[in-house]
Amino acid sequence: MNQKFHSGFVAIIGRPNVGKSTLLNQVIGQKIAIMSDKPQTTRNKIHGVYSTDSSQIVFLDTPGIHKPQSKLGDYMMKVAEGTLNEVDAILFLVDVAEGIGGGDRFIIERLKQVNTPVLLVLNKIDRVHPEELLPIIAQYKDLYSFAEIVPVSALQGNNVANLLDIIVRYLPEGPQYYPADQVTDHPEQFVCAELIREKILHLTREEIPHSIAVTIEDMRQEENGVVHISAVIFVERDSQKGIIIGKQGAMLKEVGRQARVDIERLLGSKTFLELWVKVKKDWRNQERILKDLGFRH
Ligand code: GDP
Ligand code: MG
Ligand code: K
Repeated sequence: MNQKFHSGFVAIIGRPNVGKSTLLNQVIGQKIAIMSDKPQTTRNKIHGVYSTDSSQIVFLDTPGIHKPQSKLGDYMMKVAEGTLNEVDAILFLVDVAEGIGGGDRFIIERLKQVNTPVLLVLNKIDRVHPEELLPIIAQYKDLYSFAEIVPVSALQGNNVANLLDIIVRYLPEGPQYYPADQVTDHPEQFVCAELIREKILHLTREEIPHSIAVTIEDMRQEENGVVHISAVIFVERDSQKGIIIGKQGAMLKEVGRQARVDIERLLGSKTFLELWVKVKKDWRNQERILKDLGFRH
């Protein structure tokens, strides 16, 4: 029997820390979306591609759909809203253990402006008693007419396979957009930069929030197979530079060591990683610099 092939694009939205990256990683089975306890670590769209013999789902991790606090926030929101009208389905993730917050309501108001079917994903069901689920579902139903409501645990993988089956029902007949073995359409450089950023956010538990940016200045493979990467970490203040460098360079060394382990796994090659820290004052509010850093409108 020759089944028709279904494919399409699915945006993952939800306020910070509801588990968007965790879900994407659970589905794709590889560490491409960056996870962190601190909000807003995923800044660009990450395309994860899930392929079977009869379907292909291209996931967009859409982080910017929340109240903007700076030009970067504004930019993120535009990207997010544009994306939502173009995709075949929207996965709206919420944290069932947290209750409906202002951030969720803000997103629901935005969803009323788009025609794309919205699948409500009740994540973190491992954190609530099953009996608590029905009243939570009723609360969400009062707010919006969701196409589907699917409880999952992205962390443990519960009901994620069922969610994938449901998503495919919303995809039109279409081609295989990406080779079946491709998991992300982002260049390796972007993923490397994000891995470095992730290590900084994890290791510096101080005032190093999302105001940092990492760019890869140079990445090349030498004749002996070693990949040489030179990366610049941009911060807004001298004090932040000091924190990232650490006592006698100890923090920067540890960031580099941990990032290199992940990058070597990603690239499958021995890697030499060179890190620089530069201060660019208030870069978040300078459009030109945003463009330099690779943000596109
Ligand atoms: P994002 O900001 O929406 O991308 O959220 P993350 O994927 O970074 O997850 C935020 C935090 O929630 C991390 O500590 C995850 O381990 C945790 N988390 C995500 N999904 C689940 C889940 O299903 N159950 C539990 N208990 N924790 C989860
Ligand atoms: Mg994320
Ligand atoms: K996060």
